[in-house]
Amino acid sequence: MTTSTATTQTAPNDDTTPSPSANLPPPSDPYTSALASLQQNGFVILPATLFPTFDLPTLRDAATHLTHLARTSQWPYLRTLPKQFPPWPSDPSNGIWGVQHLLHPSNPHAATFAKSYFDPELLKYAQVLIGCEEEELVMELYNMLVRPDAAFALRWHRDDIPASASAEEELERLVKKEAFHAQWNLALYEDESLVVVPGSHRRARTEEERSADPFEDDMPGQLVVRLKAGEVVFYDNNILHRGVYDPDKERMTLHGSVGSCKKGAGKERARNVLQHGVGSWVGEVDFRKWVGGEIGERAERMRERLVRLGRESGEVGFFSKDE
Ligand SMILES: O=C(O)CCC(=O)C(=O)O
Repeated sequence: MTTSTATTQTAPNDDTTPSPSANLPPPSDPYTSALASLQQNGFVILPATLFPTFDLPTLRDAATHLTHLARTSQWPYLRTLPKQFPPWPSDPSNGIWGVQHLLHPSNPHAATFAKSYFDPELLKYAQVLIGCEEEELVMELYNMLVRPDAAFALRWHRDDIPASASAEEELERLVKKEAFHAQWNLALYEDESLVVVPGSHRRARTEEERSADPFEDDMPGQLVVRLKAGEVVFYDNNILHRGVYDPDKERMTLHGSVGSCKKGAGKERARNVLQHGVGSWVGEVDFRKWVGGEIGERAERMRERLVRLGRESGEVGFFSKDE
């Protein structure tokens, strides 16, 4: 099994000797390198040093307490075993593998999570990876993936293209180059749960992939994404991927996405986001209470764009209601 990494180069070039190539454009910045990596491989791992404002001890305390509330029926927004896709019930008695709605107004730790979700550096990466203006970013989802209470794995999937899609249907969706959202995992503890097939975000499944067992443990070319605490992986949510979880290893990984309302976005993201139920509470939040200054103002503008998306989309349904 191959393991990560497709990281972005961030070290500055400190060679000051003029060279014949001095009139060439400067080497690409870390944002553009991240974009190139995402486009080529379908994912990119960003080192923790890029995000000095993430307060890992505070985030871990908040995550630990909220997970405790979730496992003990005191937090109803869950991902429960053995269900892979939303909607999930609120009953944790079969075990959980995720905690939903970190920014919900009734979360006692929402302010801590909001500071990481609206982190300007994280959003700058998201903006470049989507290819939109700052004022086109739309708040989407912020959830947490946690150690399941029993052995559990997700089947191979693309988040927004069903396994029943023909090769032509897959290709039609995947060759559309333009991005309308960015999705990431921020690991609060070392995490090696996400498994991807690099490059599969740009092509239809091969015959082998198509006929493989949905829980195949050794898919050709698969790669385990290994994250150290504080690292972020951005990935194309239509890369062929799965989650393989170890019930004995602590996992607290913040799982976020932001969208864009740039031209052409339409309802592209509506179902993906609203099927998680965020529309029922997003109208009640005022991020300025939790995040100060311009970051809070910007968060509010991103929230308002999500409210508008909900208003304009109407009933969106679910990706795979019964799985
Ligand atoms: O556990 C992970 O990191 C992957 C989660 C995933 O594939 C999903 O939520 O669709």
